[in-house]
Amino acid sequence: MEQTFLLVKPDGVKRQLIGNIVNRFEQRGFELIGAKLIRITREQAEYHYEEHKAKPFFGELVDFITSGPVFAMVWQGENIIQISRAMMGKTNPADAAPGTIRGDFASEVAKNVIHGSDSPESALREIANFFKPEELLTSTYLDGTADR
Ligand code: 3AN
Repeated sequence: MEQTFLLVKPDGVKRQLIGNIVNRFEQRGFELIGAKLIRITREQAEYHYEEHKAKPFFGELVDFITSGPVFAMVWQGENIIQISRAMMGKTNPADAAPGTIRGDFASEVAKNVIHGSDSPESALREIANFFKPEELLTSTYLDGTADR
């Protein structure tokens, strides 16, 4: 079973899109195993976007993601990384298909509503940056078999 880290960015929180976004992943059959509304630190943001450190928009990226509360989540399901990337749509909203989260809600690349991990390695790293193990449900609970 695969896990991924999803984050509703400050623009999505401000625009009250948390419920809509959570609903899409629930409808698709994925399980929410951790979530919190937080303000992230600069250190967390810089670590999160480390691969973009050399890019000209790095400062802007860190400023934006720390500019207001974000809704951080861990979701679980088969092929969730690939499927959630498809559900989010392309990074640049101009290329994001209608029906995707960015295609429905975003119009500029810097404010594109949601982040999602792009590989199992980044999912692990990103989850660890934002969640302690005890903040996550340990296994599936929806079928009633699980411990929390
Ligand atoms: P994704 O979030 O789709 O994985 P990445 O990892 O390529 O996309 O980019 C990380 C974030 O950097 C994007 N979500 C977007 O907000 C921002 N970003 C990407 N390209 C640009 C750009 N040209 N100008 C400003 N921000 C950008």
